Amino acid sequence: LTPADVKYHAGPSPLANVPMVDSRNPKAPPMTQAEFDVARKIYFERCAGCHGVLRKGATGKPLTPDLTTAKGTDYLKVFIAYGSPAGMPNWQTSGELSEQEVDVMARYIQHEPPTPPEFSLADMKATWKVIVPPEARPKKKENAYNVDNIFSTTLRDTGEVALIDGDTKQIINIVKTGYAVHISRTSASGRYLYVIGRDAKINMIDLWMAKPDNVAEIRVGLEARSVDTSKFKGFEDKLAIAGSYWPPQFTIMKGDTLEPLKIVSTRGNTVDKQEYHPEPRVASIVASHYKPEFVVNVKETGKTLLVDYRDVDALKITEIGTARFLHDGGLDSSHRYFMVAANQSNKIAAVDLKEGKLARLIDVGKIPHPGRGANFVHPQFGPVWSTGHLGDDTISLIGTDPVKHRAQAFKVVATLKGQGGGSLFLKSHPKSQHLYVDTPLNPDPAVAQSVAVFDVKALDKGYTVLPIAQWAGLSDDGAKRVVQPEFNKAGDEVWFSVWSAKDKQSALVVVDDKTLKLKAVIKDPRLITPTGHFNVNNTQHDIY
Ligand code: DHE
Repeated sequence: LTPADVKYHAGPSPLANVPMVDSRNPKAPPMTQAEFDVARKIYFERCAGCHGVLRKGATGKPLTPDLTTAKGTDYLKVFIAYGSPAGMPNWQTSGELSEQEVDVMARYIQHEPPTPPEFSLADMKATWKVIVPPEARPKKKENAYNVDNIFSTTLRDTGEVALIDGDTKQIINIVKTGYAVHISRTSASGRYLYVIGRDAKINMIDLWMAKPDNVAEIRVGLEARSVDTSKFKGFEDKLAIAGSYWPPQFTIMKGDTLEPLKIVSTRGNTVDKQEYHPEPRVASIVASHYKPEFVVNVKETGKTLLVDYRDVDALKITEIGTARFLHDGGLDSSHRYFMVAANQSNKIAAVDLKEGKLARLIDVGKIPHPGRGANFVHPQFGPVWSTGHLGDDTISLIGTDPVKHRAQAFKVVATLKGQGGGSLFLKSHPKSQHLYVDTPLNPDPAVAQSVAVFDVKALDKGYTVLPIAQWAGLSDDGAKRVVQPEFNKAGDEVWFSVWSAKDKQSALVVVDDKTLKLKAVIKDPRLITPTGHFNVNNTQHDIY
């Protein structure tokens, strides 16, 4: 290059005259490097989940220096120490942070947020391991298990899943997975199980092995929550997809080896104010049964992406504006509509996967949290999909049949009153007459340790309370939160986790769906912090 060429390519940027925030933020109170490092660690351990890595806000308020420096250290200290009625925890008065820690946090959030590194294809490949290559795997099932009725139970704090035989209730294997492991999903054939940890590590387990175990693993980022696999006819088990919180992106992989093929960033503009957001995290992902598409829900921008995976090198993405802070959701009983909670907007978005458009945004209670939701047939309004709420004691039933129950379609047709707020998951099954609603985050231990059961044919009769934690018969004084109902394949029993702290005993409790009586308690020293559980058949076919 001649000097003239260089000048041509490197001309003066107009950005030189644009005002920018000084990344050192001289307006913020000073901090030593040691204080900054302590605060950064605390921020990522306690605060980032709600306020975001770049502090743009989600469940919590934005905490960027333009806002925080105006408030000042003293104000921020009070806020962090005492919390707020809007949901900010009282970090100091609860004893979780010391006065000194609160002081460093108040100063830290007035500085620019440090940005974590990106995670490229090369980074992913460096973590990718094919433990048993496809050609060395069993040609047919090499065990006597009824694979369809295996449960994969999250052992949250040990970074493992327990594979449990749903017929005999025996543990088949405890498989090492990612850190603070989150969810399991089944491939279209039901042979493979994909498990994702919060550290974005995916483990792929082959259920045909004599003792089912890991056959491949990869990390797709630095933090993640969701994974699924292609389910459309002709693409069964072909592709896997995982969404990450950081970097904000999703990754498509080969279904049999987890080889990463394509990374797509989710950075972009929000649905409402159409402002740029640097950190739109990927929340739930589901594979469409209607089209060769993945449904990817982007939290901070409030967009649902329908990713047509037929040609990974020429992805066609339909971007549907839904509502901000998308979180979890599931399919309706026909599998045509994806119902996703926009939790801080108090809405459910019903996305029509056949037409590729929004069917409706539906106002529900405070902070809907359905898991995958629960489908059943309402005696009056026909097929409904339902959600419980974190912020109130209601359960919203939404009509999902626009053909035979048009007037009720995508409207709240009834609101049930449950045991209380703090509900995370609810479940039913086509063969069951019951709707089970958990409340593990309710402050009243009696409520957190039991579940409400509604008879879907007599909803006006209210609910029956099942004392699940009491039935577990645990000797010590653990928190014993009862979490996530999940049916077996036959749809005649329901499993619950009784989730205690890492150093306390936990258990799984199995209830007979017909009689609502205790059927079995599964206890084992290896069952440490069980939370979610995923029945192979029901997850494979999206039956819930
Ligand atoms: Fe989850 C699903 C995110 C805390 C148990 N959780 C999901 C999904 C998301 C998510 C985006 C949907 C995945 C999908 O369908 O593809 N969860 C988050 C968080 O950001 C949050 C609030 C905080 C965090 O730090 O992770 C969080 N989740 C929890 C828990 O504390 C739970 C109760 C216990 C645990 O194991 O960590 C928990 N989340 C679950 C479970 C599901 C889930 C069991 C799957 C439900 C299902 O039926 O599919």
